[in-house]
This record gives sequence, structure tokens and C-alpha cells, in this order.
Amino acid sequence: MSTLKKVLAQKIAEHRPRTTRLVKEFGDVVLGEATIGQAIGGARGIKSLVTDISYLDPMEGIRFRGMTIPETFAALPKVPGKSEPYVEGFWYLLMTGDVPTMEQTLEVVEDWKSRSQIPAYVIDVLRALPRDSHPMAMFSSAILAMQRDSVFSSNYAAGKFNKMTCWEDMYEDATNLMAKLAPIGAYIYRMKYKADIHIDADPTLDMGGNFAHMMGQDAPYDDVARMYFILHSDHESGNVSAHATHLVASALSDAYYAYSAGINGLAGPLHGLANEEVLRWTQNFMQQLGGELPTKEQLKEALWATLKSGQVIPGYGHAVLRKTDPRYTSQREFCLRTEGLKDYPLFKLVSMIFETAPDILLEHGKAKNPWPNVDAQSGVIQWYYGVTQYEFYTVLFGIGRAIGCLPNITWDRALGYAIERPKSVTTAMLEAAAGIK
Ligand code: HAX
Repeated sequence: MSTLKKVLAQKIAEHRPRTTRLVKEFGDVVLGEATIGQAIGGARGIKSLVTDISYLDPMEGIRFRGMTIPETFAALPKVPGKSEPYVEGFWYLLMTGDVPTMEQTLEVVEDWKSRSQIPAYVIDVLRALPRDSHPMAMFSSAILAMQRDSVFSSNYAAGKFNKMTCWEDMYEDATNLMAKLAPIGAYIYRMKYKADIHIDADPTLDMGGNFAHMMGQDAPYDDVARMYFILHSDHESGNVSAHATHLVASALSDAYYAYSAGINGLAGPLHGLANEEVLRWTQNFMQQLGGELPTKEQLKEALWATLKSGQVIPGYGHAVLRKTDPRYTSQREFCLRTEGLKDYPLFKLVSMIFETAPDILLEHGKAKNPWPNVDAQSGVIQWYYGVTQYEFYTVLFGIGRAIGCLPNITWDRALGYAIERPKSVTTAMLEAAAGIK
């Protein structure tokens, strides 16, 4: 058994009594009450999910296993000669709550390599889809197609389900799936946008390095990929992609069914697709100006025109955060310290939007959070490094998001979280509760 799996087994054994005690002895303790606004308004703020993998504070932003983004990046083992940490080490951290040593990290690197081969039938599925299918539809189809290889489902069908040990099958599925996501993403990219000419994996590289290699991207894109995947990994389990994954897995569906569902949620423009929308918006706007940067007045007009036409300003606002997303700040800092990128016109435009949009959103008076989220900045970096096909950006997000969602559902299984089933009420019931006659 790998070190990671052994440590995970021990952590699960230690954690289980806490969950059991809470349910048995304190199950009736009230956490908060739902309002009519929350029932109609997307269950915003209702505390009814549990995860220890990450926590999102409205003012501070994300903490991964208790650590802020800068603390996380500083703590994790770095790829020799590179500036960003191993994605594999981050996976170990999210799974176990422990910062791995270099040795433990390299064990995961090798484990992922041994599981990373894309099955031939997945290539067939991808090639059978119309070439103009959205890359997220392709990505989701590829994940779903691999369900036939689920260890959990085949053991379940063979009558081998055991509530105490079934997390191990989920762990195997989660790791098998995680190891294949980056190669699948790169395959979709090259098939759709690079004349269908593919690059074989380089067995000497880590996940981030290999992804850059298979995409056909030179350094420092490998570090960009590592940073991007880590930053997009998780944001508590309440966001649409993580919640959809958790919800589907709660029916004892396997990791493939569950994460395909998560990817489908991520493909919505109010969620992960916002990074594509940001680029579409900024590119269209710059095109209208003949490639020039706008004046502040022109920018204000364009932002107001978007709002007045009933659309949202993509990359701004958040369901939980009430300040600038630290993931935005991290990427902005990356741009500011990268020669060439800091003076790049698209980055300048994104910075101008950062200076302008919050005031406009405040004046508009609707958005509870006028500040940028992760998606406002991520596309610029991709564009700068030559990945200009912005409809692909959410696939990058989806590779990263799995690093959070898959450990989450492994722990869901380990702690025996129940099938999810919130209660519905009728509109008449709400009217009665409100005292409306
Ligand atoms: N532009 C214009 N209006 C906005 C807005 C924005 N960026 N953000 C919120 N609003 C509006 C909402 O549409 C809502 O209007 P209605 O009352 O007419 O329905 C009102 O302000 C209140 O919304 P809220 O409570 O502030 O925000 P929600 O929790 O309902 O929604 C969203 C959060 C992220 C979906 C929202 O801010 C939004 O649509 N932003 C733009 C799209 C985007 O950037 N999405 C990515 C978010 C981060 C993420 O998940 N990445 O994957």
C-alpha cells in the first residue's frame, strides 16, 4: 500500500469517532435557520455541508487544510529548478491534511504516472464527437466513458460493498481518474486546436511538467500549469462543481459519474465558464477599439452597456467572498513579477477593469460582492503563453478542480456521509410562513 493510502487510512480511523459522536450526541444542535430568501435564493449561506479539505471565509478567502494560499505554496515541496510546487504534493496535502516530504511527494508522482495512460476507448469516444463540440462536453464525456473501469462499481456489483472499507475503492477510482485528467485535457487541446497532432507523455516529468509538454508548451508554462491547477482545486464543497460531485457521489455513484457531473456544473457561465466569458468580453472589447487600450471613460461605458443589456460582468462577484478573491491576487502578482506579462496590453486592460468595475457594480447596486473572482485574471495568463483558445480554459479549471473534489468524495465515503436529500416546500407554504393571506 502506498504511503499516502496508509496515512489516509490512519487519518480516517482517527476521524471517524468525531463524526459518529457529533451525529449521535449532538445531532439536534441548531446550526442556523433557513430563510425564505435562502430557500428561493440557491440555499446561499445555509450550513449543511461538511468538509475539512478547504474552508472559505468571506473576508479572508480560501484556506487549504488550514493554510492560506501563500502558506500552502511556501510549504509544499517544489519541483527542482522550478518556482511552483508539485501538484502531486498538493494532492497528498488535501487528502491527508499533512504537508508531504519530498519523498512522499515523489511517491505520488510515480503512482500517478503508472495510472496516467488514457484508455484507447476514451480516444475513440473523443474522436467520435463532432470536432466542434465544446471542450467541456468532450472532457465530461471522456470522464463518464471511463466509468466502466470503476473499481468501486465493479466491487459493488460483485456484492463486495462494505461501508467501512468502501472508501478504498473510491480512493483507487479517484487516483486513477486524477492521473488521467491532464493527459485527456492535453489530448482534447491538440485534437481540436493543433491539427490533431499529439505529443507522447514524457515519463521523466511530473504532472504539471508533463501537461505543458503534452500541450506543446515551453517553460515556464509548466509552472503556470502547476500554479493554475493548485489555485483552482477547491473552494469548500458548496460551489456548483464540488457540490454536484458530492451530491452524485452521495448516492454511492462512483467517482466517474460524480466528477463528470461536477464538470457539467463547472461548464456553466456563472461558474467555471466565467473564465472563458472574461476573455470573450475583453477580446471583443479590444477588437472594437482596433486593438488599442480603452480610455477610462470608454471602459466605463462598455461595463455599463453590459449591465444594461441584462448581462453580468464576468469574473466579478461571488456567492461567499466579500472581498477580492485571493486566487485573483495570486495570479495578479504572478503577472506583476513576470517580465513581459506585466506590460502586456491584455493584462493592462484586466487591471483597468479591476480599477473600474467594482465602483460601477456598487453604483449598479445589485451584486453583494463587487470584487473580482479567480476567473477575472486566469485567462490573461493563458493567452499570454499562447493558449488563446478560450473555450478550452474551463477544461484547465476542471483538471485543477478535481484535486479538491476527488479527495472530498473519498472522505465522504470514509465518513459514511448520507445520501443528500434536502427538503422542498411549496410556494403556498412559504406564503403561509410569511403570513401572506
Ligand atoms: N455583474 C452583474 N450583476 C451581478 C454580478 C456581476 N458580476 N454579480 C452579481 N450580480 C447580480 C446578480 O445577478 C443578482 O441579480 P438579481 O438580483 O437580478 O438576480 C444580484 O447581483 C445579487 O447577486 P449576489 O448575491 O451578489 O450573487 P450570487 O451569489 O447570486 O451569484 C455569482 C454569485 C458569482 C454567480 C455572480 O456574482 C455572478 O454572476 N458573477 C459573474 C459570473 C462569474 O464571474 N462567475 C464566476 C464566479 C466564481 C466561480 O465560481 N468561478 O468558477
